[in-house]
Amino acid sequence: MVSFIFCTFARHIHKYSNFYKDMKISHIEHLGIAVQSIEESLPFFTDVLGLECYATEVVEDQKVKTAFLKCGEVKLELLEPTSPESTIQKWLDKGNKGVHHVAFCIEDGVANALAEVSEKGVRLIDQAPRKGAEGLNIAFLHPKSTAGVLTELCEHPE
Ligand code: CMX
Repeated sequence: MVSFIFCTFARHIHKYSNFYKDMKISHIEHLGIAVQSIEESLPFFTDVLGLECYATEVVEDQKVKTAFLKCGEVKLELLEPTSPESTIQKWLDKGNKGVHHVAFCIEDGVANALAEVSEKGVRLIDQAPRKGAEGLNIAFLHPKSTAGVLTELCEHPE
């Protein structure tokens, strides 16, 4: 009886405490696509698929140049390495190409989501949110604990 009461109490704590609050994902914010050259890859997306490239940006700390295309609510982010030290260059050098990561838009804060997934045993790449392309607050989760999909959590700064 005592253990039943304890377990019920523990379940309620787990369910209702902020720490364990289930994060809310509103949509896929973007798909990151690794390319060796934006100039050479872009025509497929613009001239063949008819998507509009509305911005390009260099993200210095990630050593990438990005090009953004809009496809409904979801964006495509082409990622071109700007240095041999770029994680994107290293990934391409291993024979990979194409979809590199999936970015989810978090409604109630990347910091909260990081605490939650970390508590659930997910390996974090970023321990705290940082600034990414387009001024978003972002954090990456390690593909070894996300079913092999490099996962980015992001939010629009308010
Ligand atoms: N998707 C799935 N798995 C991936 C991956 C990816 N994009 N990149 C690496 N991996 C896997 C590798 O295959 C490797 O697996 P194995 O051990 O089975 O071979 C494992 O992860 C470790 O990879 P690694 O090649 O040894 O590379 P590193 O450990 O040096 O780095 C990672 C991997 C994911 C930690 C690193 O790429 C990272 O920190 N990424 C987050 C930041 C980022 O991607 N920035 C670029 C985009 C920036 C932006 O959008 O602005």
